[in-house]
Amino acid sequence: MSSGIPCMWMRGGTSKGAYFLAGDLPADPEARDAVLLNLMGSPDPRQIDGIGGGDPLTSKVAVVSRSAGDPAEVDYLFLQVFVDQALVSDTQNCGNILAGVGPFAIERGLVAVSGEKTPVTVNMLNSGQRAKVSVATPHGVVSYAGNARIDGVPGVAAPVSIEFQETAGSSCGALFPTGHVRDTIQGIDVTLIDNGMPVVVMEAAQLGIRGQESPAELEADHELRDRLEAIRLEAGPLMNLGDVSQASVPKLSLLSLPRNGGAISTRTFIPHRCHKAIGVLGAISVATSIATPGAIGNTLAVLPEGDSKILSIEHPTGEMTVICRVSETGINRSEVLRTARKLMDGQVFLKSNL
Ligand code: NQM
Repeated sequence: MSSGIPCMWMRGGTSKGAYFLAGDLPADPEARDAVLLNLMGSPDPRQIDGIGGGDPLTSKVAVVSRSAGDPAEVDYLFLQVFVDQALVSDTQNCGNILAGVGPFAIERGLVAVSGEKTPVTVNMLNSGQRAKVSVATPHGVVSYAGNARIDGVPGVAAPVSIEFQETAGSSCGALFPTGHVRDTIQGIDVTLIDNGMPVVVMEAAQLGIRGQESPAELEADHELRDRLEAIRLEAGPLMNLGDVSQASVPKLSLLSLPRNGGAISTRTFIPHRCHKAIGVLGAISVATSIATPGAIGNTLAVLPEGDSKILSIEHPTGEMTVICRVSETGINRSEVLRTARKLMDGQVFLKSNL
């Protein structure tokens, strides 16, 4: 392979990552992962010799290709490149990086513009599920300018609306993989849930914290982090995920009373660093937990009446609104608003020929 690889560097929601056409990367997963570790600069806490940002939220990759189906459909594989370990994981989806997939697919000519807004159906290869994305294309091209605001990102940009359907059991095979809405691990009440993202949901108070601490304060609490990791390692097999010591799932969300008019307040470990906001599908899993009688957060949350709910999930830098329909089988349709921005388009170079 030549040393320069076509790559678009984009912000998707509150994450940043490298977007590639599948054909520009090695097809063999092991060779592909070696290339991605090299390009991102992992393993190294600062990723100083690569394009990664030294944070799990800025060490992400989207691999996109034309889908065999409809011409407005693309395949998207999300890869989490670990910052300080030589690991690339495909065990999770990423709803934030997903926000850039529609614009990228149109920019690369995989999907044709079809009006002021171009719908793109995205097959999320990590879980075999689909998302419908709407991209602003006002003058026959992708526009990143607009008036949409999302917490965790300064300023405004064009809206990218994302609709998810049937996300339950994305990685764990069932919404509640243990068959219970509530379990106990190491004396802590937990809800083990997967509505697009496997999450261990707990009440912050049970872990002896307020749930309003900053991510930096929580990351400095090594006793808490050790306890969370022990819970996570036990939760993995219970959630049908097997040994999760090398995996980026399940995430851990610590809930407390909402403080700013939302439904619930969260602090989320993904899984070793504390998220500055919350992941998209992580927020949908938390929303499903709080909307389910008996599950963690249901009695703590401030919930609106009715089956159609707008749930504001508070996080360290604001909130994420999840618009959802609640049925007996949980939330099986949800919508979020994100924005994306093209930051750089060019070639990224390998450190040496692999
Ligand atoms: O939950 C972080 C993020 C994510 C994932 C993570 C995400 C999602 O904020 O859909 O977006 O939980 O690792 O990008």
